[in-house]
Amino acid sequence: MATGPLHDAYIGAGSNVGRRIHYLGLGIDGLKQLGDVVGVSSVYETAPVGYLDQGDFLNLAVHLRTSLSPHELLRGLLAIEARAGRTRDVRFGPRTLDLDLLLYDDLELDHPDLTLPHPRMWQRAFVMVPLADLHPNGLAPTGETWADLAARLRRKDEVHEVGRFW
Ligand code: PH2
Ligand code: MG
Ligand code: MG
Repeated sequence: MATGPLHDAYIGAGSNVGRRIHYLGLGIDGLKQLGDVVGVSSVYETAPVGYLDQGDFLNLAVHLRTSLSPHELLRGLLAIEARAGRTRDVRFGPRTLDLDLLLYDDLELDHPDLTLPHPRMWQRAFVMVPLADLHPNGLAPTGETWADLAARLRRKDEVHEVGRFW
């Protein structure tokens, strides 16, 4: 599907309602329609962060190579979430499928619908541990590698590897 220049996007996926692994699978299948899925992290079971009165999540991260613009990609992610029965009730609350655009090349963007890099990603073990699987030597704004940052965040948040899609 390559038309135009290709961009490296990283997407964080999470589910904590119903058959969580099924919804993550729907997410990966949907992403394949938006570009080339060139990497999928391990799957991690993670304690909820932010809004605590909800079930544990399964989280993973995907490296997607795409010719879509950031906003086209965002629209695509929202459409996949909607197909997975996602409703938006409680902010940070339970969801069948959450697909967050974390990084798009080195782009820094501050738009009402989309902030890049994702503003909370560097504080969250449930984001950084999967992301570090894909590209351990990536550099965080702290100067740490993604792998070092993930290891540090992991000491405060509960994140357990439960398996892989392939
Ligand atoms: N997503 C949130 C809020 N809290 N906690 C975990 N463990 N995993 C998530 O994906 C998550 C969360 C908002 O999107
Ligand atoms: Mg999210
Ligand atoms: Mg989201």
